[in-house]
Amino acid sequence: MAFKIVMIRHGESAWNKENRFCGWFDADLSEKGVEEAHAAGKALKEAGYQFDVAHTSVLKRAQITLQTVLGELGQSDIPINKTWRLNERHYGGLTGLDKAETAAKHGEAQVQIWRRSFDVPPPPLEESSEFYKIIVDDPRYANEPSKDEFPMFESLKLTIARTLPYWNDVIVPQIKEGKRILIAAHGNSLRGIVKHLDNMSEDAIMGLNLPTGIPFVYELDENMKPIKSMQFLGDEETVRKAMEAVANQGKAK
Ligand code: DG2
Repeated sequence: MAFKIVMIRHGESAWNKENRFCGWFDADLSEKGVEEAHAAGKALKEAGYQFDVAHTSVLKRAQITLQTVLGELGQSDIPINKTWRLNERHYGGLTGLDKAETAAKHGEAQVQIWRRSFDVPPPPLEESSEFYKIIVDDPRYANEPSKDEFPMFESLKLTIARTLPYWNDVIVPQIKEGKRILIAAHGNSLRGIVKHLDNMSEDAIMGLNLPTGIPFVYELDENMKPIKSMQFLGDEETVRKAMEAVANQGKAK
């Protein structure tokens, strides 16, 4: 028995475009990001995909991507689960900073560690930050995460620690029931799921950059082991260039 699951990183956000660390800041999609979401929906439609249930984060760049994709599929009415556990990793004190300027200031090697190391977290979001209240007092977090769980920064390791319980407890049972599932989330929350599925080493996951707005498919066996790992619905060259562009966001100009 094989199960297929489709995932997509949201289309380009306004802050991806401006090359700013975004994390839990609730950036809009850019115009290009909206176009990417439409194109993703069309590609899924052309490939014959339909879904029974969708999962997304509580951030609008992922939710709008999801709604746009479902609109293209004529499936706007399927159940959508929204959870902070699929949020982007919390970029802490880097939130709002320009990635290239940060590389010029702290060095590209340090920015690479902050962006891609497995367990080195960014500096914490300080109360003095203009983004502190916007994020911490956001009513969407009134019920969860709890005060104790509420992060002020997250490494990929910490991101995985809060994303995987949702994968294991909510998504896996639905996959096993035969539900056709679409997940619209973020570069690093999805890298966490991919690392888990492909059993990637901490080193190997450092090299993976997910492009915006291009759906990818996993085919899993009944033990949730990939029969076919990450397959993008896009031509290889486009995907390669998009991944390279994401990697280059951390370079000084
Ligand atoms: C980006 C990822 O997250 O940044 O928070 O800046 O997927 O929500 O656009 P997303 C952010 P990098 O880890 O690629 O720098």
